[in-house]
Amino acid sequence: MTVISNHMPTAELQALDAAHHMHPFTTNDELAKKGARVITRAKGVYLTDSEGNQILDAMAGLWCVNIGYGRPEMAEVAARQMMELPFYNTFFMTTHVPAIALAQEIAKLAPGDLNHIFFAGSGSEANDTNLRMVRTYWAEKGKPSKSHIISRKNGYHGSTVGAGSLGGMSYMHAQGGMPIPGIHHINQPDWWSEGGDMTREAFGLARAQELEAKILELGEDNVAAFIAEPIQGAGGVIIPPDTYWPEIQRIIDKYEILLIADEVICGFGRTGNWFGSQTMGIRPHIMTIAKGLSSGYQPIGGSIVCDEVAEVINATEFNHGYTYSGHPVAAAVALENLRILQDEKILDRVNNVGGPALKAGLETLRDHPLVGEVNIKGMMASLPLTPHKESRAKFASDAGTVGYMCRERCFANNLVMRHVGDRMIISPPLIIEPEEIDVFIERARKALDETYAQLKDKDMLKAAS
Ligand code: PXG
Repeated sequence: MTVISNHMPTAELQALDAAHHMHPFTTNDELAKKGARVITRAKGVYLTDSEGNQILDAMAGLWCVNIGYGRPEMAEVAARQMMELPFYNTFFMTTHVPAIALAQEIAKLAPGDLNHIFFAGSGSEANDTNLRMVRTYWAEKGKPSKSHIISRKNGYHGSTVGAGSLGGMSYMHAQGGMPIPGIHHINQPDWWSEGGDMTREAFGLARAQELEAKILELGEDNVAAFIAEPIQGAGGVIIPPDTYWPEIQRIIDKYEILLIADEVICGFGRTGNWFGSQTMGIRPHIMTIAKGLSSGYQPIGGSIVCDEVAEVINATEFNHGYTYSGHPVAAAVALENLRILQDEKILDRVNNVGGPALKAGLETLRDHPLVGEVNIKGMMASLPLTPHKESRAKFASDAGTVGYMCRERCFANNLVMRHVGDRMIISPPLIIEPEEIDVFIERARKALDETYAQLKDKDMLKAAS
């Protein structure tokens, strides 16, 4: 077998990558011409690439490396578990200690009566579980017509057929026959982009009331559930107006439908609480988890299910599950991650150190001519870019052109700050130190300045008419 290692020249690794590796959400032909950036190692909040650059990762990988990179305890737990029991399934009347222990720990951390965990390998799989679970729940209760699910435009729930259908990404729906029938998308609470002349509060209320209108349109007897992220992540870190979630909760309480909170990004400390539902004051029946559950050290996800739903599902055979549901190595690693989050009081640090420092740092960027506003909750933030702040104008260029330019300038300055459309997105490891936040802000300002200069040069500071 050819040995491919970190020590090979970058160009050689890139050529091999282009020859055989199909990247997700990528035009692979374009990437092949450019060459993928090869990440070779990581420690704390810094990535190292094959050219020796030290890149500050303000995205925590893909919103997931909450405890930071390179924790030896995580590797030790994985090695120990692999020696003891590398795999066994949880089908056919069997179980194992890592799955038992992790389920118990998650139930302890989850609010209210969210006491039962169905494991999956990822957030997408967990949302596929949720889709089937809520329909099965209503069917078992003698109400099989309650099968329609309401979700939101620009929500993200994953990339499998079920999860991608629940999501509201039109560019995903354009490929491969999605959404599947029975899923309905209402508008998102994105005041910055869609609020027009309304106040934030009035807009938040109006967007929440679309849920009630949709339930009435479909008929309460036909609706199984509403699914949403407490704060939209992949959609652009959209923090809803304060009026939004209380109104949604009022509607959920009024009608007989289930609330699924997709906590894949918001969960495990990202917003300053264990779950974004706590931060936003909502009471879901089911929560989707993944990412921060293991800080990305192992692929694992799941659904946290309330007593009432679990009681109905547990009374029947739910014909659903994955080979890797509750995988022992992934579960042991996730458990160690939860130990670290608790023992090192990382949520307290988000609330008292890292979060305030990140907010203060981002506030210093508010005066930048491109930065429209600063949105932040805990350690999840976005900076919408605009040619004209007062009117919240969009650029005349295609949506995402300016955001992409800024992301490229970030990369050139050894910073990972992603873009969604023309918004810059920030979601660093939760353990980031104030001095590292200073480095982040310095690099971000430089990237913004360079983007501004480029836009000026190309006469692209124009607003869309
Ligand atoms: N729900 C939410 C809220 C997510 O953010 C998923 C479900 C799916 O999880 P898996 O583990 O199946 O990927 C996600 C994933 C991006 C990006 O570009 C975000 C995600 C995945 C890939 C890219 O921001 N979130």
